[in-house]
Amino acid sequence: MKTTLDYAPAAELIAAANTIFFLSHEYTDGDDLGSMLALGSVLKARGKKVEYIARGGLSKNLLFLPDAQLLRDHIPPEDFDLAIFLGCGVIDRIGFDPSRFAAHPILNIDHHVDNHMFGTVNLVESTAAANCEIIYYFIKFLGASITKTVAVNLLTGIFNDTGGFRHANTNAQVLEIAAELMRRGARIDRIADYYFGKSELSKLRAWALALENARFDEGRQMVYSIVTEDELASIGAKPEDLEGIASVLTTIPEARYSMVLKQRGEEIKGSLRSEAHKGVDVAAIARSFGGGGHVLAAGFKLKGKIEKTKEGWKIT
Ligand SMILES: [Mn+2]
Repeated sequence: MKTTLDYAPAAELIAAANTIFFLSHEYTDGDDLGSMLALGSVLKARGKKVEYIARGGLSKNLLFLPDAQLLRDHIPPEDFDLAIFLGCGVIDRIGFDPSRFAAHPILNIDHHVDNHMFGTVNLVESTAAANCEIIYYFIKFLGASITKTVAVNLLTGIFNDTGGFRHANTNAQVLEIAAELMRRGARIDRIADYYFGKSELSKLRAWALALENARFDEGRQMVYSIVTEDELASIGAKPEDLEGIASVLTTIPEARYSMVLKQRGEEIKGSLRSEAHKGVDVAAIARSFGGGGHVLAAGFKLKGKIEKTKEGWKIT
């Protein structure tokens, strides 16, 4: 990550606030949840009142994060002085009506290349491997110590966004941060165990279904899989159980990228993944559907229903 960020204005916003609401995107992930909980624990130690909010709550494999049980899936009615957004390219990504935040200062923290800079202050650095990397430097800037709570949360976020230290964003700087976090009590083996070792049967079934439904589009050199609501329900699985399958599909050498479409309520969620050597910008593809994200991991949402017909799938 290029450390060009000026942390002083963000620190000033925080200094002026007593009650701080942290918000992540819907169905938060290890990076954004880890970022909230790490920075939040530092601010709580300094006497701030903090709330952690993410619509849809969190997946079970993140429950081990220190303070994860404090996450709420609604916006508390109390008033607040500052809202800190994590991983939201646009303010609507919180999945709540954003009008409640219009009259308050916003600190926008993100590493999406296409962030809309909606904050009063924006800590946005697209070369960061994870938001947790930005938070790490911010905590250093604040002069706070890296407690075990901070270390576990930050290392989980980095683990999440580097695909377990396998993706192209795993550079020497990231490994140096990881080493310090391990010295402060975080363990990669424990994090890996929660990520990969706690699969429920419903998840394995959902992955089997997505693999079964996978097809190769010769023209686009894209491997894709489409899963309907009925198919998931018939095996007792939820849309969240498909998290991670797009990264598996993109490892097929012939595929330049992968796309997974799944139903979540009235919306169809599309996940796009690629690998560094394939030279594809999936964020650009996601943007053509009104979404966004990173070069190698992006997504979009469409209104509609996926239906499976004899000829294939159609969206109505
Ligand atoms: Mn992230």
